[in-house]
Amino acid sequence: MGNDAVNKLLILNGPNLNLLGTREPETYGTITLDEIENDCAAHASEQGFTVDFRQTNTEGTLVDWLQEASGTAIGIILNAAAYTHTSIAIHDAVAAIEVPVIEVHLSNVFAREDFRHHSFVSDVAAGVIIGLGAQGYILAIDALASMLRNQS
Ligand code: CA2
Repeated sequence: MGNDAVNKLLILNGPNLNLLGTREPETYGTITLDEIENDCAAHASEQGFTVDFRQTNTEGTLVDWLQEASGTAIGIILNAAAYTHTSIAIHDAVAAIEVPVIEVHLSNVFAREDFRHHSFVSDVAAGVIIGLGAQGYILAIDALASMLRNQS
């Protein structure tokens, strides 16, 4: 693993999360993805980590980024958005890498439609944080920090 990877957390966001803060505030709140990125970067840096924060609307790009994380990041926070509920490719990519993945969802998917109750990510994730809004990303950083400290 290269030196750059030693302190880097990769935070990956899936389709439509770029719309946060512009509509559906009753479900997702008013925070924007840029604000979540800034909060994550600030919180991670207090713990000695850097953050590489990304969003894509494309399933294959998420798969590419997950594969790229081997050797370039020490932990991953993944909100695969709707692909959580549909993507065997993302399941396989998470299963294939050694880097621990924490699955995060802003909304409580279990209080929503049935099709959101199944995740293809959860069974291969190191942990899952659901329904706590943007705070879930911060909690995931703390969880990874604690896991990584215990590993070393
Ligand atoms: O609660 C979450 O974080 C979700 O991953 C968000 C996904 C949804 O498909 C998952 O079931 C749960 C949707 C992200 C779309 O975000 C929007 C934000 C504002 C306006 C419209 C969509």
